[in-house]
Parts: sequence; C-alpha cells; structure tokens
Amino acid sequence: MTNQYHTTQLREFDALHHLHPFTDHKSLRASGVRVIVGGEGPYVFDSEGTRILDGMAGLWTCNIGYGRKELAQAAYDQMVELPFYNTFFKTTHPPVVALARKLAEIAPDNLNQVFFGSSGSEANDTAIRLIRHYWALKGEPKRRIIISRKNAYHGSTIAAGSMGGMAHVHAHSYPVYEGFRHIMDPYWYGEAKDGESPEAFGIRAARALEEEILAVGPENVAAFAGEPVQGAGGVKIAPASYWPEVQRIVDKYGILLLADEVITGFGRLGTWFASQYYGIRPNLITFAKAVTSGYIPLSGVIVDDEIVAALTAHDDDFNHGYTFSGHPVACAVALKNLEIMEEERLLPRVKEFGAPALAKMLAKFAGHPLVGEARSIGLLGAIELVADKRTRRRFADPGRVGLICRDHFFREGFIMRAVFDTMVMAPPLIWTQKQFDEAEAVIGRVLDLTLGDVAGEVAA
Ligand code: PXG
Repeated sequence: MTNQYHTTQLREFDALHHLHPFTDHKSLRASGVRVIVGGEGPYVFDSEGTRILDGMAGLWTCNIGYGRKELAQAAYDQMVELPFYNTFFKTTHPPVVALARKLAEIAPDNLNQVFFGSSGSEANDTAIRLIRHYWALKGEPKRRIIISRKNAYHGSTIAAGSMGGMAHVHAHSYPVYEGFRHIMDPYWYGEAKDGESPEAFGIRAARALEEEILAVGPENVAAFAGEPVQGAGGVKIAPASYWPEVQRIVDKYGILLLADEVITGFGRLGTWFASQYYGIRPNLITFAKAVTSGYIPLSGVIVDDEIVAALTAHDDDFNHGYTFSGHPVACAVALKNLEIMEEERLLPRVKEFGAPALAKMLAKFAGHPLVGEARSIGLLGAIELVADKRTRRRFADPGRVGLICRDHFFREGFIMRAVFDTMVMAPPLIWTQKQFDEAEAVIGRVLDLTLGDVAGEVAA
C-alpha cells in the first residue's frame, strides 16, 4: 500500500481511531506506537527506516519470513480466478479441497478431515462445539466439561477465552463460560518443589488431570485441551514424562484430546505438528498462524475418523460455520506456503540446524546474574529473569522487569516478547547463523542493560 501519511500523522491518527488488542490504552497514548512498514526475510522495517530483527516471527506466525513473492502471486492468481465463494449449501472449490487433502496428508494418520476458520480463536470455538456435539451424538450429552490448564492461551472469543487459563484475562474481561476447568500447567521451573526432578514433576502435573477427572466425575468430562508447548503463557515446555502420562489418562477415561497447535503447528518443533514430535494421539488439532505464515488469515480444526464417523452416522446439521470457512485465497496461499516449507526443507532444517543453534545460543546466557533458566525446544525459546537465581526468587511486581528488558530490545532493534518476567522468542524457520549471531550479541547487551537498571534488586 502506498503510505499517504508521515510517521507523526500515523501515530496521531492511530491514537484517534485504532483500538489495539490486549493493550493498556492509557500508556499507549503516552508512549505512542511504533509503525512497521515493511519486511524482508527475517527483518522488519519501521517508518523511520530502522531494521529490526524479528525474534517473534510476527507473533509466532511468519515461519517462512517476510517478502515471499510466491505467496503474493498465489493470492493474486486465486483472486483473479475466484476471489470468494462460500462452502455452505453443498458447495466446494478447488483450493479448499486441495488444502484439506494436504493437511490430512501431513497430520497424524487418523486425522483426515478439516473444518476451516480464519483465526485460532475461531478454530478453538469450533473444536469446543465439535467436542460437545460429538458426545451428544454418542448419546452422552452430560459429557460437557473440557479440562484445560492454567496459563493456557486458546484465543480471545468467549468460549476459547474461557478454555484458556489466564486468570488476568478472565478477571477483567469476562467470567469463565460454563463447562471449563483448569489444572496446573507443567511448568517445572516455576512450580516444582525443592529437589523435584523434571520427570517426577511431569508425572505430578499430568496426574492433576486424573484428579480433576475424578473430582468432577468421569461421566461429565468431554475432553482435555492443551498446547503441546504453552506459548503465550511463557514458552512452558513440559518435561518428557508429561505427555505420555496425559495420553495414558485420556485413554483410560476415554475422553477426547484436543491439541492446540496454533503456535506449534507447521514446523516450530521440526515436525509438521508437535503431536508428532511428542508421539501423542490427539482426536482434534487446531491450527492457525503459520499455516499461511501469516500472509493471510486462515485457521481450522483437523478431526479424527472417530469424530467424523459420529457426524456422518446422523443426518442432522452441525449448526456451525463462518462465511470465510475455507476462503479460496487463504487456502491457495496456505498451499503455496506448505509447498515452500517442503521445497526448502524447512522442517529438517529446524531439527538439524535451528533447534540446536537456538539451544546453544541460549545456553550462553544461563550464567548471567539475571537469568534463572534459559530453555528451548525446536524454535521456541525462553529466558527467565529473576531477582535471585539460586533461590528462583522473582522480582516484586511481576512484569515490570520484563517490560524494561523488552523496551531495551526494541531500542536495540530486536523483537523478543515479555510474558511477565519471562522473555520469549519464536524466530522464523529461515534464520541462518548470521541471525543467531546478531541475536546473541543483542541479548547479551540487553541483559546487561537490564541488569544495570535493576542491579539493586538482584541478589549478589
Ligand atoms: N491458540 C494458541 C495456542 C494461540 O497462541 C490462539 C489460539 C488464538 O489465535 P487467534 O488467531 O485468534 O489470535 C493463539 C494466539 C502473545 C499472543 O502475546 C499470542 C497469541 C495471540 C496474540 C498474542 O503471545 N496466540
């Protein structure tokens, strides 16, 4: 788009006319926004010409990097041919068929059918309805409770927001919609007891699911929902013992497993889906974000044959859908994005290069006085900022130091996100050693700058 405004005007008009998501609008007015005008590969550019290394892939999204003309071409071609048609009323079109087939091919074996939406929130709302509808069709309508976890993020619509487990979101936005329960998250660094090994902690965190199932009555439980790695909650990586134990419990009580792969899907862990990385067998996978590398909105739920069998055994409607379910342009862009991931071998690249490079880089900061833990899995990383690394004591007023640190990153031309005092990153899959080197230099500088700001609060 040709930009008709100067940066000062953009800031002014933004303040006058644009309400931002998840934002403290008072402080936004005071500080003003940063205007991003372009992107190329791993970098974005702001309106003042600053080149910024994007350690967050947009927002866990732009996996193949910015500026890929093939995706623009795919959108152009599809817009010229058929810009839109709906998929209601017994109609379909070639891009949605081709994409559904492709997703069935790359998803775990028994997941073969896809319901499309435009955002991760919509995908999770769809999954919630499918799960409850499934149990109704099976003659067990009492099974309505969906158990998820504290600090989960499943989206911002009322249902997906209720399935999420962020207390601050529930507290000020809306009460939890009926039928959701939240158990502890498998956050070893923050929740383990003194001397508790990751393995023992992982089992304990998984058993919280069994306890909750028994507390509410197994006959009332429809499903367990979880992000294979909690993203927005702070890149919380479950110990290796966790997911196998969750799978055992889910199987024992015959409840459905929903894997929210909105962040972990499409190569983040070096596999198409994290479910394959962990060897879990979800009945539903929700996806969004990187299915198009964010070039256009698209999301969906991939469902297993068992759920499809229940749906097709009855002749009444599943009363749910969106105008843009299976939007042809979005599907065409997704197909091209997945093709690029395959042609450029981006998934094996994560395994062979990206994941070890990120782990190696983060490990260098483990000894820094501010760093309690530096962890990663695939291309998801986190650095815990703490006041006392020996006792894991946190700073007073959670989030304050994280913001100080994030603002330094901004000024240094690097994007890393603060989840309270945990700094998280999710670089695109295309980073080379050059970007890891740049990131390493900036992170080192910024940790020192942050330490300088809060030195009086840090244990010697
Ligand atoms: N599930 C997961 C696991 C997500 O991370 C959603 C669902 C919802 O997707 P939509 O497309 O409706 O936003 C998400 C979204 C952050 C941040 O600050 C994370 C998300 C969205 C916005 C901000 O880390 N994740």
